[in-house]
Amino acid sequence: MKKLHLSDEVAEALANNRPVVALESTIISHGLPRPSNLTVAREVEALVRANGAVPATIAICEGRITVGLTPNELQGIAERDDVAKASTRDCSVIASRGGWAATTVASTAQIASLAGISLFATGGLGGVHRGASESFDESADLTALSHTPITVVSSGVKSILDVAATLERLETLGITLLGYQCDYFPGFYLKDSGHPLEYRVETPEEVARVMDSAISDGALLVASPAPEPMDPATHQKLLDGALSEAASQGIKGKAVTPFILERFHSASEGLSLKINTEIITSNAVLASKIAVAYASLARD
Ligand code: PSU
Ligand code: MN
Repeated sequence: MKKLHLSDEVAEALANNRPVVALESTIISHGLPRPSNLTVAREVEALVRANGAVPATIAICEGRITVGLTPNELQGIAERDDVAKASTRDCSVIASRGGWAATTVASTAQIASLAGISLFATGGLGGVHRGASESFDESADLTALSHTPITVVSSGVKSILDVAATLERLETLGITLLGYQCDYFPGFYLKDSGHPLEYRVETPEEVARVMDSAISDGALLVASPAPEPMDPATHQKLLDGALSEAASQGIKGKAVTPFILERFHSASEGLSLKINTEIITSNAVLASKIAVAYASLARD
């Protein structure tokens, strides 16, 4: 197996049981437009530090599977034109060829867990796409999380998906789901997807205690709504437009998510970008607080 490259800061924090938060890189390379993607990536790392944890952005840089990017590597992921989108199955090929890639939720979670990291913050997970009963398009994020012991903070799954079907799959795959100060599963841009949750938690300490009681190797998902979500009517209009453009242009496979996100950002004139950025930053802050609470539990 390919060796992981941990930054000194991340390696030292893990060796000393200090809180570390993994961050994915596909949102930087394929989810947010330039140049705000680099600004957001830097801001997220700074917020993790300000909340007492060490940020570990994960990506493949010149073939090295890297946990904790240098400022130059972070800039490379944000600005280079040859950065692939790498889910689990892509990583080995790109690493063996010496290439550059941004990692998705699936591959970031797996690499972070291999490195010994317990917390991971992202925006929205992949899931079951609309029409999946015909197309079979279901994100590898779901199966990866079914066998990866890590806590993932997100604002639910992307609202472009079939949320009900995704929730069914999360149940089947044995992935524990907690609503953070919410009773309904958040809908990424939307505060509420309309689907009730069974478990609600109020504090980072409560999440840490759930982590401490885990009985399986599956992920724990903490769903936290966007601080200032989109109104449902605007969202529906943007979604209808983006989905019909994707269909008419024949967009398929791993290109679907970046295409639709880009259509949202340009059609909403920056509103979806603002909400997306707030989602990523607030989830990184919450993941840091949980990491701090979990590290102090482990010391008791
Ligand atoms: N959600 C976002 N922006 C993104 C993604 C999700 O708001 O860029 C990315 C994540 O990296 C996620 C991936 O893991 O999309 C899922 O892609 P797919 O549906 O092709 O599995
Ligand atoms: Mn897909």
